[in-house]
Amino acid sequence: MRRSPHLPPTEQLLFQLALRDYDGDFRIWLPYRSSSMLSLLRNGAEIREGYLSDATCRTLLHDLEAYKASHDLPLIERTEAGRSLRYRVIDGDRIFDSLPGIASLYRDVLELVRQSDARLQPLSNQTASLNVNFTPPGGEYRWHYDRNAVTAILFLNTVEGGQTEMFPNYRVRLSRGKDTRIQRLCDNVLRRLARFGRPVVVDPVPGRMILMRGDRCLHSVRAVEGNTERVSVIMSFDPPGEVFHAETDLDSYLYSQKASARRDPNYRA
Ligand SMILES: O=C(O)CCC(=O)C(=O)O
Ligand SMILES: [Fe+2]
Repeated sequence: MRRSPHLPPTEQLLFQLALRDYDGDFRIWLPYRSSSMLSLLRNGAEIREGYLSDATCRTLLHDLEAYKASHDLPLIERTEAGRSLRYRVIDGDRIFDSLPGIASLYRDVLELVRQSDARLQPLSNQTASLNVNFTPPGGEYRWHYDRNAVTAILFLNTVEGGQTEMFPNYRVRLSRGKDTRIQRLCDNVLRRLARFGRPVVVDPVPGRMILMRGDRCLHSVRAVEGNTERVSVIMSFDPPGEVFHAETDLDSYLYSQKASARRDPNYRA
């Protein structure tokens, strides 16, 4: 029987149950000497410097500020143990209607990620496929895995705090689906263990882009400090035919102010 070290008996048992239908892709996470050495294919995440120029970032920011000034973007607040979700978001439906510069960026990044996996395509769920996150001072983003295979996070400005923290390739993925209760139990164990590990920490810098295997990389955003709102573009990709059952609840949690019934909306009840 496989044993995972440093776990109390209940969690040992859980791991043994989980590993019975484990799909074989978990690699032990080790600290990297330098985050600039990471590669999406080898390590499950990488950082691209200067994907966009400062001038292009300024143009996109300008369009986004104009959009924000003329549309209501409510603050979404979800209190969680450890790190909460507190942000504003423009979802994909609104972006495809009104922000052609961001939609065109998504098409360009699709070409880039297809170099690592030619099957990748935009997420079929348009609302979730492409987002702009505004994280105000005091805002942050909870620890989570994304629902999709590959995610690109592009920073448009510099702020104090607001670093993205991540543990790439840090998940035991079960073949039954990424939103099952047993998957949630496994993820919770790893999340607790992550407190003892050192995440890869990425400062927001205009034009810097993170590529990650979103559904294998535990990640979050540290609280934004100072007076400037952090702006990032989140682009999501999947191979064809992927199904994510918890979709409706997760969309409501992320994009509306409606109360959330789920214990954790990333998983089925
Ligand atoms: O803005 C970021 O750095 C990450 C946000 C994120 O993880 C998400 O929207 O899923
Ligand atoms: Fe994410």
